[in-house]
Formats: sequence, C-alpha cells, structure tokens
Amino acid sequence: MIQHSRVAQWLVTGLVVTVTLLVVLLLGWLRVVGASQAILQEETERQRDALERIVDSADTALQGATAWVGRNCSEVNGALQAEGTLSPYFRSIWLVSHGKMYCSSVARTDQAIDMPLPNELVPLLTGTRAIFVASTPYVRDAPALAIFVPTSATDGVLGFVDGVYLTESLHSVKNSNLEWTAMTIGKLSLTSEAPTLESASVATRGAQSTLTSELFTTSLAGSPSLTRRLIANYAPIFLSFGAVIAVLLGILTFRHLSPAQFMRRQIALGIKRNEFKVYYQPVMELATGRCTGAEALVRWHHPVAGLVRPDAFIPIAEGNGLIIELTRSLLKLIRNDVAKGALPQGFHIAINLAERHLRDNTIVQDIERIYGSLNDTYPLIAEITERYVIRDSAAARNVMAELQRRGIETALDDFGAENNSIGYLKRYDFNYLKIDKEFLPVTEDDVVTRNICDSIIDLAERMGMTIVAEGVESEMQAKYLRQRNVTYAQGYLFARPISFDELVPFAIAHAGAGLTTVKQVSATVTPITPLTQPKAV
Ligand code: G
Ligand code: G
Ligand code: MN
Repeated sequence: MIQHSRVAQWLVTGLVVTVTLLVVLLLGWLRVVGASQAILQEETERQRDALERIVDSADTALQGATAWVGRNCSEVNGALQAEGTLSPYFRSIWLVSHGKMYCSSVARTDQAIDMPLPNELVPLLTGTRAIFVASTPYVRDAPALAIFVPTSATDGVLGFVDGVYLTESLHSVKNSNLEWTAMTIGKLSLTSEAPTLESASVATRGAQSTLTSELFTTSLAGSPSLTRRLIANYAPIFLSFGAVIAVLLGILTFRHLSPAQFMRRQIALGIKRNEFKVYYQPVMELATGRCTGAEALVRWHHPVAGLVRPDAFIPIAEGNGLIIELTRSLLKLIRNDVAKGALPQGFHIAINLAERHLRDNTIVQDIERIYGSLNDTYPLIAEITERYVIRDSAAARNVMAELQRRGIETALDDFGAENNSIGYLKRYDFNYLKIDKEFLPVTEDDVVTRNICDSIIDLAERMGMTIVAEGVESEMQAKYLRQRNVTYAQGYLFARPISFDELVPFAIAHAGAGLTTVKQVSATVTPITPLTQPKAV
C-alpha cells in the first residue's frame, strides 16, 4: 500500500498554524507601530504650532521695532520700553548697532549700554535668527530664546523670549500619549521635563517623532501607556482574526494532506509517469474453449509501493474524478497494444467504466478519439459495475445508447454483488450480464448458490442477454456452466490477468475450433499462469 504519513500531516499542519499566527501577530504589531507613529506625528505638529505661535508673535513685535534701529537711544527709549512691556513673552528687547546692543526696553535711558551680542548670532545674516541662551542681561541662569531680526549685516533688533513660556508650552502639549516633548535649536534643547537648557543629544535621545521648522526643531517620544493602549485596542481584532485564519488554513492544510488528497496526487503523478499498466484476463467461450476476448484490468506499478491493486485506488479515482483521465490513459495503452494487430480478428476487449463515465458523453468522445476505427476489428465492450448507484439514469441510458450505436456493447458487471441488480436490468439495455463469482456454486452440494445461479441464468436468457461467468476457478464450475449453456467464462481456471505479450500467444493458441474441451484448455493454460503471474496481480 502507498504510505501516507499521519505524522507529516500533523507536523505540517502545526507548522502552518504556527506560522500563520506569527504572521498575524507581526501584522498586528506593525499596525500598533503605525498607529502610534500617526498619533505621535499629529502631536508633533500640535507642538510645533504652539511654539510657532509664540515665536511668530515675538518676531512680529521685533519687526515693529526695526524702524528705531540706529536712532538715538534716548529718543526711542520710551517707545522701546512700551513695546517690551506690552508685547507678551519678552524679557527684554534691544536695539543693535555695529554688532553691539546699545539700547534696551528694560534699562534706564541715561545708563550707557554697550553689550556684545550672544555669540552664536554673529556673524549676522539677513533673516530672523534664533538661539537659546542660558542667561540674559540682568537675569542670570534663566534660559531664554534670543531672536534677532537684522536690518543690515551688523544692525537689527534683538529680543529675549523668556524660556518659561516655551517650557510651559512644551508642558501643556505633553499629554498621556507622550513621555516628553522638546524644542531644539542647534546644540541646545528645552524640554517639558526641566526649566533648564540641556544638550540636544541628551535631551532628545529616543525621540520617536521629529519635525523641523524654520527656526527650531520639535521632537517627542511616546509613552509606554500609549503602546499599551494601542495593543489593548488591536489585540482582540488581530487575535480573533489570527485564530480564525490559522484554524482555516490549518483545516485546509490538514485536508490537503489527508490520505484521500495524498492518494489523489499520487494517482495524478502515476498517470503522468505512466505507472499504470493494463493486464488482460482472457474470456473463454465455454462450448468451444476458444478465447474470444479479454477484460482489460488496470495495475499500478508504483515505484515505492510496488504493485497496487485496483481496489486500493479505483474507488478513490472514482471519488475525485481522476478516473476519467485514468481511463483515458488506459484506452491509449489498450489502443497501442491492440493496434499491433497481433490478436485474432474479432477479438473483444472489455473495459471497465465507472459511474462517473455515465454522467456525460466524455467517454464516448474519448473512445472515438483514442480507439477510433480499431473498434471494427477489435470491438470494445463497456463493463458497467452495479456496485455503485447510477446517479443520473437518463444520462447513463444516453451514454450506453451512444456506445451501442458505435458498435460498443455493454455488460452489467458484478451482477448480484450489490442491491441494484434487478432494477438495473429493468432500467438499462445491457448486451451482457457478468455473474459475480459470489454466485458460482463452489461445491456439488452448494444448493442455495446453485439455485440463485440457475435463476440468474434463466433471467438473463429471458432478457436476451449473453452471460459471462466471472471467477471460474474449478472444473466443476465450468462443467456446471456448460450444462446451463452459459456462453462465456473467465477465471483462474483458464487464465489470470496477463500482460499483452502473454495474451497474444494465448489468444492465438485458443483461437481455433480444436480446443473444445475444458480439460484441454486448462491443460494449455495452467503452465502459463505460474510463469507469467508469479503472484496474482
Ligand atoms: O483486477 P481485479 O483485478 O483486482 O479488479 C478489482 C476491481 O477493479 C474490479 O471490480 C474491476 O472491475 C476494477 N477495475 C479493474 N480495472 C479497472 C479499470 O480500468 N477501470 C475501472 N473503472 N475499474 C477497474
Ligand atoms: O471488473 P471485475 O469485478 O469483474 O474484475 C474482476 C476481478 O476478479 C479482478 O480483480 C480479477 O483479478 C478477479 N478475478 C479474475 N478471475 C478470478 C478468479 O478465478 N477467482 C478470483 N477469486 N478472482 C478472479
Ligand atoms: Mn469487470
């Protein structure tokens, strides 16, 4: 028997289920990361906008003061003071000339001022510049944002925005989604965590979202609670989805690797690799001892399992429809054998059809296409077993009629083996009736079987059907059948199923009218059997 491995079936199924679950979990994790990124991105924009409102407002105030640059401090001091006091966020505003801060919104007019600009702002360029400073004039160790609006290469307005506003903004943006937020210019950062300037590389380590605007960069990191919340959101969806997919794929895999599917693939492969061979069991005319035909029987020479009997694969091939293709390939083998012309003219070849063949005209077309005009010289007989229930009797009747129209007679195979026998005789028009070996009396005093067999013979004669007795094994059975005028017989008494090369000499040896007694027939046949079929095939 061809070996199907249950262990492999379970192992592969387990693997598929595990991999599916892992993939779905990975997808779930990617979804969490994606959702988290989207949230952080949005928070970063919110933070940037909040800080930009402060910087823009300060910038606008400084732009308003540029008209006073270069003017005498005592003249504009009052206006500058008003601007510094009334504009929000400013600690102080300064006029700059020739690279020096010479006039302030917080110092008295009479006080001489000549302070250098915060270092990093120099050299001055056109366009607003900004830098974090740790201290400002008059205020030590309190971070501020220095914003410089130049009017020329060396002149302009400088404002110090108090760091408290920025820290407060960073703090207010931070919510339960966020671990920290930071605003960075150059190498320095202000964060939501402390009111002091920090090195940017330290402060923004582990940032998950960063956004750079014209004057500064905002960055932030998500909180573990955000990740936990997203996992809690997505876990039920992905876990249930994953479980369903994994179970479905598991079932599909398990079924794909089931013994039936395994056999299906093996059979399909066997057809492709020409592992199926046809054997022929001679059919004898009882009255004359002539061999008038043979029944083609399939044998599977499997490379690993060896010789496989039809019972092991024919029902499977019938169940999954491969029987159509299998029969097609057997027809080709039979055609190739018969076309050699070595058999006596008029020699019959019986083929076994399955219930599936009777559902449409495919088999009629196949026979016509493959066997064609060979049928005139070596007529086919279509054996239809009564073991299987014919589903569509109208279609079956049509197929049989089509076959008969083409000179292919039909035989009811295995008669009496199952329950369909009598009904089949009524519904279908068979030319032959093959009595199942079960109904051949085995001993002289086997009265019950003999009575049944007598009735079957009587019934067939009344119906005008020719009888073929199957599984004839003893001289006693042959004698009984001859007494009852049964026309044909096949069985081990005459010959086992043999290869075509063995069939030809057998058919020629039994073609003449000389071999009329069964004794002679069996004497001729017996030596062939052990030689050609060491084990029954
Ligand atoms: O040859 P035995 O040889 O063991 O055959 C067993 C069963 O397989 C029988 O019922 C026979 O009718 C069936 N069988 C053998 N060859 C074929 C075939 O080519 N097609 C179909 N459908 N059945 C076959
Ligand atoms: O298609 P069908 O069911 O008629 O197939 C015939 C089956 O009977 C095949 O399996 C074939 O090998 C088997 N067979 C043929 N002759 C004999 C016989 O004399 N005795 C027994 N027991 N089986 C036989
Ligand atoms: Mn048969």
